[in-house]
Amino acid sequence: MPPSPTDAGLRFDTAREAVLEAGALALSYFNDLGSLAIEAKTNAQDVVSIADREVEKLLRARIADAFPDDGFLGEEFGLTEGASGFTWVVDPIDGTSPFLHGMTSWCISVALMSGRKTLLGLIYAPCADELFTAEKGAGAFLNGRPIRVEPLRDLRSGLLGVGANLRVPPRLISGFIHRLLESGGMFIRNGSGALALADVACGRLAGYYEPHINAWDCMAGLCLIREAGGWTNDFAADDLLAGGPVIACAPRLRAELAALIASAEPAA
Ligand code: LIP
Repeated sequence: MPPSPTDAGLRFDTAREAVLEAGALALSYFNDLGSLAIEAKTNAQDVVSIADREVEKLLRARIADAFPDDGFLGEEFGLTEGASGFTWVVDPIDGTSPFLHGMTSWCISVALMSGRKTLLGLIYAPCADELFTAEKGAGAFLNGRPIRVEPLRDLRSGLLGVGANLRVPPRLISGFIHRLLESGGMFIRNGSGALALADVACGRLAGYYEPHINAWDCMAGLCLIREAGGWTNDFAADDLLAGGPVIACAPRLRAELAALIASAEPAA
C-alpha cells in the first residue's frame, strides 16, 4: 500500500525539529572553523569536513528513531534503502565550500520523497536563522510566513542564480553567463544550490540554473519553488542518483530561460 499524504504530514514535525537541531550543531562547528580538518573529495574545490559527517549522522539518527522503516539518501553516507515507501534526501551542509571559508551562504537541506514525488522540503540557514518549509499542496513558508516566487521580475531586472562546479566543462557555464550578460541579465553564485533555490521561492532571485547538481542539493528547494508558484524542470527524471541540470523560475520566465540555456550549450 503506497504511503498516504497524511503520513508525510506526520513526518513534518520530526523533520522540522531535526533540521533546527542539525543547524545548531553545524553552527557550533562554523564558530570553531580552526578546529576543522578540510578534506578534498573529487578535487580541491569539492571539500568536506567532520561537520558535514556529524550533521548527517545526527539527521539520520533523529529520522531513524521516529521512522525506522524510511529510506535515507545523504550526501556523505549514501543511500540506505527503506521499506515504508518514503525516502529522505538530505544534504547536511549545503554550501560546504562557503562554510569552510567562513562565509554564511550555507544551509541544511532535507526533502521527503515517495517514489518520484517530493512531499516535504525544509531548508534551514542558521546564520540568518531562516527556516524555509513546504509540504506538497500546502504552500511554502519562510519562518512561518507564506512565500511566493516573484511573478513579474524578468531576466534584465532580476538576479539569476547560477551554480558552477568542476563536474561540467567550464565552457558550459562560461557560455551561459556570456549569453546572460549579453542579454542584459546578471548572475550570482553563492556556492549553495539549496539556498539559491530557497531565494527563488521567496522572490529574492528571478530563477536558478545549474548544469549539474545532485539530488541532495536541490530536492527540498524544488519543492519550495513549486509550492511558491514557481516552475521547475523534472529534475533527474531518469536517475535520481546521477544528478543533472536544474532549472527553476517564475512561470513567465520559463521560455526565456530555456532559450538562453539552449543558446549557450556548446555544439555536441
Ligand atoms: C554544492 C551545491 C552547489 C554546487 C557545488 C556543491 P555541497 O553542494 O549546493 O550548487 O554548485 O558544487 O555541489 O557540496 O556544498 O553540498
